[in-house]
Amino acid sequence: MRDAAPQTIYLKDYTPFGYTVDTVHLTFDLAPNATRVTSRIKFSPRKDATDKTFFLHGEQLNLRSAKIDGETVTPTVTAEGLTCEVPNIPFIWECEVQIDPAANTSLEGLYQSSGMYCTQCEAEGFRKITFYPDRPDVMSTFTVRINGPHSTLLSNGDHVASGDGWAEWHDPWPKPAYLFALVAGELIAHKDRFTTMNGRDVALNLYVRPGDEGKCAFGMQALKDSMKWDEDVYGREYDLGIFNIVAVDDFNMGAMENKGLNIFNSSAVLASPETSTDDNFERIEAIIAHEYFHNWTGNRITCRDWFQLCLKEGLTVYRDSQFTSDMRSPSVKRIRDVIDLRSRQFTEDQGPLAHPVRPESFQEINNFYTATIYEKGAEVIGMLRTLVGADAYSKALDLYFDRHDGQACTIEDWLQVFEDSTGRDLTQFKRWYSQAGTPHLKVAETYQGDTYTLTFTQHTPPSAATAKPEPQVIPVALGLLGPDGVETMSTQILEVTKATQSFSFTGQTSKPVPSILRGFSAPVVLDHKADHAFLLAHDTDPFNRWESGRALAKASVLASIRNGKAPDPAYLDGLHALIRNDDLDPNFRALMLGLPSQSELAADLHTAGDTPDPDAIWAAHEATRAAQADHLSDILTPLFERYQVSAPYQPDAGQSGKRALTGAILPLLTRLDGGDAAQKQFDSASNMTQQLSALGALISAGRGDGALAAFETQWRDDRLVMDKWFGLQVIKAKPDDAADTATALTKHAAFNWKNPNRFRATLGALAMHHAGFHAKDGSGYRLLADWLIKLDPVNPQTTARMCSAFQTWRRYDAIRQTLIGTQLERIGNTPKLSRDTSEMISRIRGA
Ligand code: B3K
Ligand code: ZN
Repeated sequence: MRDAAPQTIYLKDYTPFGYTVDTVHLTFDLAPNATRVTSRIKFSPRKDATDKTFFLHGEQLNLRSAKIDGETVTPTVTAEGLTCEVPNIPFIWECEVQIDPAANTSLEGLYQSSGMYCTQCEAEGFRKITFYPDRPDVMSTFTVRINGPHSTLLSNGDHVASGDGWAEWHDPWPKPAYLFALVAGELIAHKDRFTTMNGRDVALNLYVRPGDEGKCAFGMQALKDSMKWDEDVYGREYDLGIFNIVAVDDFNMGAMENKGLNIFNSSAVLASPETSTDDNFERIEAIIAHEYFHNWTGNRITCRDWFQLCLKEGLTVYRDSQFTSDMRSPSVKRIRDVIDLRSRQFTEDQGPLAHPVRPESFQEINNFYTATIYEKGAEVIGMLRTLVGADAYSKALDLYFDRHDGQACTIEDWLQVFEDSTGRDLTQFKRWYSQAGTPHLKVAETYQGDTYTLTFTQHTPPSAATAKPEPQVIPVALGLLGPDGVETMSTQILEVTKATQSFSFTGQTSKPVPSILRGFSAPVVLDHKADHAFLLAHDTDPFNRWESGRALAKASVLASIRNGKAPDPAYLDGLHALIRNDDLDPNFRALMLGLPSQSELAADLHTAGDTPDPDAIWAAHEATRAAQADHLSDILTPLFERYQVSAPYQPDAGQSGKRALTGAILPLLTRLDGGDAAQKQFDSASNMTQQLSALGALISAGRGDGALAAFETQWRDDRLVMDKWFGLQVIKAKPDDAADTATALTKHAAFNWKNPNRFRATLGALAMHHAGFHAKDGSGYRLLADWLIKLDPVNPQTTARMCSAFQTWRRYDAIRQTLIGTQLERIGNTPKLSRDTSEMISRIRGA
C-alpha cells in the first residue's frame, strides 16, 4: 500500500501531546491474516497543553470499534490516524482493530517470520498495530495479554500469568510505544541467570527456532558480560526480573532494544565456531552489548522526539565501543572504528545525504538511522569525554541518570548536564550537533630557538545541509617525538576552537616530530605533511602508527593510480619491519597489511579535484597487493605457520588476532603459490573463519569452483552461512564479472529476495564491489536499480537504505554520472514509490 503523502517534519515545530497516557492494556488475538488488537487506554488532558487535538496515529488498520468511557464513538479516520472529540477530564479509550501480520512484508509493526509472530516498532511501527500517540515523548506502563496457540508468548516486562493458549505480561517501567514488543511462536529457550550488583536475580532467555539451540552460548555469555560491565563502569543495574532475547530471520537491521524483550536479526546473535567468523563473534558481542546498554541510554532515558535520535544512539554506540575496547584490544577497536567511520560517515558527510548529528527536518525518520547519527554521534560523545576528562565524564553521566531517569530528553538536556557538572560552556561544542560536514584541519609548523609552534587551520566544506559552517571545538591529542624516536612530550589535549590557532612548545632542544590527532581524537580530515615513515617506526600511539602506515600506503596507491608509479619501497620496507615484529599484536599487524578501500581512494581523488577511474583504482590496488606479496615473500610462509592456532577454537582477542594475521597473509601467499596454501586450509578448516578466508583466496586465484560447490553442499541448510556464500562470490568477482555473478545468484533457488539478509548479501555485496558496481557499461547500476524497484513495494526500509549505494555518484566521470542519473530517475519515477525510497532518491539527486 502506498504511504501517506510525503510531508516534511521540522524540529522547530515540536509541540507536546495534549494528553498523558496513564495506563495501556492491550489484548492480542493472534491469527495470521486477521489478528484482533483491543486496546484500553487511560488518557488525561494535560492542564498545561496548548494544543488539545486528540490525534492518534494509525496506519493500515481496520477499525472495528471505538469507545470512550464505554460509549461508542465515531472518530474521523485518515490514512495517517484518527481524530475524535474527547472529554476535558480523564477518560478511558477502548478500541478494536484488525490487522494482517501474514501480509506485512515491510517487517515493521506486527509481522510473521518463518511462521512466528514478531514486532518492530521503532521508529513509527506501533501505529501499524493499533491507534496510539506514537511518539517517543508519550510514555506509559503497558499490560499485554496474548491469546494464541503457541508455546512461546512474550511481551515486555515481567511475566504475570499464563495458561493454555494465553499469557499476560506487565511492564512496570513507563515507555514510549516504539519499545513495545510481542513474540509468539514455537521457540526454544536457552536459559541462564544473572545476579545483579544488589543481589537481584534475573532470568535470562535466548529464544531461537528449533535447530539453532547450539548457537546460543556465545550470545548468552556476551549478555552476562554486558550486564556486569554496565554495573562496573556506569553503575547501571538491570531493572526487571527477566531479560529475553529472540532471534528472528527476517529483520531489517541488526537488533532492537525493546524493554526486556530484545529482538535480534539471527545474524546478530546466533554463533558457533563452525558457522561464524571471528568478525561475526565480535559483532554479535557488540550488538548484544549495544541493545542491552539501551536499557538505560534509550529506554529509561529516551528521546523527546526523533530529531534527538543521537541522544540514545550516539551515546549507546560510544558505550558499546568502550565495552569492546575493554573486552578486546582498545587500539584494534579504535582502528576498526575509524576505518568504518571514514568509509561510511565521511562518505555521507561529503555527499548529498550530509546531515547534522541532530537533523532539523525529515520526511521518513527510518532514513535517518545513519552513520552520522550513530557513528559521528558516538565520536561527539568521545570528544566530550576527552575535553572534560574521564572522571568528569563519569560524574556527568551519574547526574544525567539521576536527573533524567524516566524522561524523554533533548540534546539540550544532555549538554546542560555537562555544563552543570563541569562548569564548562558548551555553546560552541554544540555545533557538532547542528552542523553537517567533516572539518578539515590543516597543520603548519615552525621551529625557532627552542620553540616549536603548530598552527591549525580548520575549514568545513559547505553542504546543502549547512551552507556556512562555523569553527568547531576540535580536541587534538598531540605527542612530540625527538629525532631519535624517543617521546619528548607525552600526549596532551589541545583545544582548537578558532578558524586559525597556534600552540607553542618551548624547551625543545631539537625540532620535534609531531604525532597529531592521536587515537583519532576528533572526526576530522587531517591535512599535514607528516614524516610517516618515521612515525610508522617510532610512534608510541598505536593508532597513529597505523595511520602513518595507512598514509604511506595511500600515497603509494594514489601515485600508482595517477602516473602508474611502482609501489613506494619506503612503504614496503616499513611494512616488512612491522609485520615481522613479533612484539606487536598480530591483529594490529593484520590491520597494517590492509589497504585503503577502493571507494576511499576514489573519495580522496575526488577531494583532490581528480575524477576517479574505478578500473584504474582496481588495477593500482591489485598492483600494490602484488608488490606487498613480493616484498614480504621471505616472511609470509614462516609467519603463516607460526601463527596457526592449535588450541581448541575460542573467539577471544588472543586467538582471533592470530587468525586475523594468517587470514591477512593468505591472500598474499595465494599470489605467490597460486592457491596451494589456501586449498590446504580449506580442506582442513574446522572453523568458519579459516574456511571462509580460504574460500575467498581460492576464488580470487581463479580456482574456487570446487570449493564453492563443496561449501554449498556442506552448508545448504544453514541460512546464515549461505548468506556468506552468496556475498563472497560477488565480493571476490573480477570487476567485469561482478554484475553477472550477482545476476546468476539472484536466479539461484536459495535466493529469497524478501529476506533482507539474503538480499543484502547479494545486491549489497555488488554495491560494495567498487569496480564491479561502477562497471563502465552500467550493468552494476542497472541490476541494483532493477532489484530496488522490485523490493520497494515489499520492503521500503531496506530498499531506501540500499539506495545510498548511489550517494557518491557526483564523484565519477560524465558517462557514469549519466548512467547513474538514468537509474535514479527510473527509480524515482516508479509509480507508487514508498515515502522512504522517494525521499532518498530525491535527496541523492539533489532535488
Ligand atoms: N534502535 C534500533 C534501530 C531501529 C531502526 C529503525 N529503523 C537498533 C539500535 O540502534 O539499537
Ligand atoms: Zn541503538
